[in-house]
Amino acid sequence: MESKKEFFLECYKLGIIKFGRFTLKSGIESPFYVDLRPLASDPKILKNLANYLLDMLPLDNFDLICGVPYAALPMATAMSLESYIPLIIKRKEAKEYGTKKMIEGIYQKGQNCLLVEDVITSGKSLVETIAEIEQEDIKVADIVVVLDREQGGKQLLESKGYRVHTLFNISEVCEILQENGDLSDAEVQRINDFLKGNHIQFEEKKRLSYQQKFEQAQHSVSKKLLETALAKESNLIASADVTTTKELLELAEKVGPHIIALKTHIDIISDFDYQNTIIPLKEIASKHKFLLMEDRKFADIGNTQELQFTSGVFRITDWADFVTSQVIGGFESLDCFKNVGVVAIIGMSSKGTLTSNNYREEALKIALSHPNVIGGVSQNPIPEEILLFTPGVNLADSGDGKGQQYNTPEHVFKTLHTDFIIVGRGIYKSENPEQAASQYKSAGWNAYLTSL
Ligand code: S5P
Repeated sequence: MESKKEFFLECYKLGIIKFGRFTLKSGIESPFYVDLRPLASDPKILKNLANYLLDMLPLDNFDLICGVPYAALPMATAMSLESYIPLIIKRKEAKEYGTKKMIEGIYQKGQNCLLVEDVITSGKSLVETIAEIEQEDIKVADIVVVLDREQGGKQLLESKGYRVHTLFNISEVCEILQENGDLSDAEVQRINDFLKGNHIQFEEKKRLSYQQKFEQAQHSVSKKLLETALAKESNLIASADVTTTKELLELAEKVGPHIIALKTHIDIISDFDYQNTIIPLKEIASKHKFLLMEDRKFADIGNTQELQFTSGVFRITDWADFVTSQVIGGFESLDCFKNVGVVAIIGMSSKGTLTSNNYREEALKIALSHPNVIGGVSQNPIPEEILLFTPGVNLADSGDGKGQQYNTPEHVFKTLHTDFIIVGRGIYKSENPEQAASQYKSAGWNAYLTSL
């Protein structure tokens, strides 16, 4: 057989240990994650593993072998095949019918059983398993473990009089990986601190600044938005969900100085008239230097979307700087938005939305590859190549009783690395929309600066 170190590196290639930031079952954050189940899928490795484990043990002591379910079951089976020591199986739950047995297989009371476990952490689950086996009058004195996470498990079992044989422990594994160039010194240091029980600081991933995003932006509308954000020190988009031209224009005039864009649902304006609604709106937008975002959420085939975008009474193509669109119609459905930027709906803020993980992943593939797309609407982080627009923002972070779910500006900048917040009722329903816009502008900008 190859050396133990070479053997470990072979096992490591199967992806049994991952380094990074993981939340364990206990809620604790760990700098590494171990899952040895892939070892059973490589017959040669499993067989070698069985022999490495057997080599460490006083085999004459054992009448039986038992693996702790499930990960250690194939390991125990392989050890049994290599050593001819009979295997018994411990159930995870007692059978609900028939014998109600916890242990399956052929055994006699008083026999000695070797217990096999894949990973030992605190040792608590092993203590429970041993108790269940001992209840059947089977003796356990030795436990063999493939990997010791060195978090007190070995000591706990030894204090109860059991012998614990471990093939690998996490410190030696880290040493091997460090030597091999797979782990940096800083990572090893962090793992050692974690094992000593010290509080460890994970490096927070830094977000890109607006300046950096401006430099990497390809689309003219992305550039314009980022330039406006930097000039006005604002990342606020006010959502003007009002229903008359008068309200729309008044709101635009009041909030104009504080926002980078005004988001419209132009089809809810009951007295819409291109001359009287759009022309003055465009004047206010150019006076206060903000962009117009039509939240049309197109969701049809390309040809229909093109007609909805260019025709009808609204003629969105003539005045909007950017529009929102679902991507449900597929990549080519976005081709028609040539002269504007598209913000793709990736995930929605409403309760029960169908934008599941899977949907969002597929939607992002389209958004990231389509040249007309400048960003996405989402309640989750998205890649930094496109801009993130987050609605559902309110300083009072409760709901609206109609399924809308709110977050605060601090929350969305810190956890989602959002670029622009979209605020509707928080502003237009407020007694003083101008003051509210100014408050959201400061809250958003401060939250952005803090997140850098
Ligand atoms: O997921 C979404 C996407 C959008 S664009 N959730 C949303 O709320 N929106 C829009 O943002 C919505 O159509 C409304 O215009 C605005 C939120 O308004 P508020 O009053 O709840 O802040």
